[in-house]
Amino acid sequence: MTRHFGRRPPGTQRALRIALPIVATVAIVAPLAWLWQDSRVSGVYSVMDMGYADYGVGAMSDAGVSEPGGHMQGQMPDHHMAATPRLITDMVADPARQADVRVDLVTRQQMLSVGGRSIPGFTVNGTSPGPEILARQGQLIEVHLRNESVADGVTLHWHGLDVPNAMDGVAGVTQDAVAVGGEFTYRFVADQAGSYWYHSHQVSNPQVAGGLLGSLVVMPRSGITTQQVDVSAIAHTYGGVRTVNGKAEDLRVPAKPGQRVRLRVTNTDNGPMKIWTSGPYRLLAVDGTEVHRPTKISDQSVTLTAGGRTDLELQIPTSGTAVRVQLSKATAVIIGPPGADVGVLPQPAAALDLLTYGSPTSLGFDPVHPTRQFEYRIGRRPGFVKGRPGVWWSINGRLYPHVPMYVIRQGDVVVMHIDNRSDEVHPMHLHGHHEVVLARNGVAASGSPWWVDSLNVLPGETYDIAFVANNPGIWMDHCHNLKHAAQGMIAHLIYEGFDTPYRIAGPADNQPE
Ligand SMILES: [Cu+2]
Repeated sequence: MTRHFGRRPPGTQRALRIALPIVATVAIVAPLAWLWQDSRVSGVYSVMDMGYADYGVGAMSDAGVSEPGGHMQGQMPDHHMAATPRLITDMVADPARQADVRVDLVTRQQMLSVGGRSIPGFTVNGTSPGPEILARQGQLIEVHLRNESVADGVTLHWHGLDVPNAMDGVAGVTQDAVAVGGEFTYRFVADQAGSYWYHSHQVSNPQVAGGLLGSLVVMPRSGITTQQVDVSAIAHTYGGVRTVNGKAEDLRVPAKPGQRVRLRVTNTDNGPMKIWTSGPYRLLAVDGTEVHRPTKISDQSVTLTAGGRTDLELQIPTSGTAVRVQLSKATAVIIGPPGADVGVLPQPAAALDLLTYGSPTSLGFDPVHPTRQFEYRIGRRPGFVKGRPGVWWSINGRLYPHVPMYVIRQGDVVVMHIDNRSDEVHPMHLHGHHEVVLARNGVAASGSPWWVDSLNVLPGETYDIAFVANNPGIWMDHCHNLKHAAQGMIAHLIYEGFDTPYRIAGPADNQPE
């Protein structure tokens, strides 16, 4: 090694004065440039090539050897080389079966009149929300979509219904976005009774906020309901204006004294909403699934997460007055005889806790011995997403698109530990499956099985949820604050051996978020 001592010649000093800042700049800029480049998603890509495969704990390797305690991670299952890759386009309802319910939906981009204001938005069959789709459990629903004028293209996602994968309506994953003048036919059997909704999953952040959505209700197979009045209320905020069923005013529902009412509330916004009532109520259903033995509640609000639904049962007083259901402070549903009213009530201090509400009953599977265990840890850190510097949402410490791809097999009993270490609430939405809450912050659920497809995860909270892998394909598992999703808070669940022919971007310009 050579060392130089003493004064350097003046020429060398000058060279160093110039070179050192350049070297320092390169030392700082080069890694940033690499991170920037690395965060950019190539023009056209498959979700199959996104991130890294996470096989979870307890997974069986291909050799059939269990990996106890080992959190297997690795390359994506090699879909290009797989002997018999199955395309998710095969995952459809029986093509030979006739539809029981047929609906034509036409989407348009247009100005909406909301609360006396003119707001740019979207309509389905000329209105926002679009028409309510009504079916009976077990019926085959066929929806013919035609995009008349939505410039960015559209899709329809059936939020909460566990449809076959090819019908899930996620642009670039399960189909191409439907361009202006284009058409698409959705066919699926409504096997689950309950309250659901549909919305676009192409450029979903502006399109859902702009009102490209509607309600979907599946009545029980038996046709028997114990409520005489059944009504849907879609809560949506258009350009800062809170509405119920598209109107910036209270929704009035006629009902006779003594009648029982099922009110189906859908929160189509990006944040949670509080619901409270003027009288006692029972919480009949969460995200379409009936609560087991719901008890009567007074003086407690209900928290409805973004994308979630809740069914309330209310009884109209025999005194001739009405029942008032506040959907946040701004809007309400007033149910009762014409002219009857109840004044605005203050929000109760207490909130209903679904961890303990109702009575336990069978889950239909054993979550105590899962075959896969995953972690979905939400954080926030500086870096680059889609070539933009910022402080972004991370999943298990990684930024989009380097996020985990959760790999499962049909029949798996999956347990996922959701851990929100960020400073904001995240409404976590899993496509194609219903998950049951096992525990929150380590405290086991002790009430009715709490089945969800949209889960409100507060800052600092953890949830353990479980589901059965019974719907093969490629499914989004993302934040339903669609602004967060557009910022990269998206992961996918993939069944081993499946592949998609669709691409993000590409000729159809698929942009699911
Ligand atoms: Cu979020």
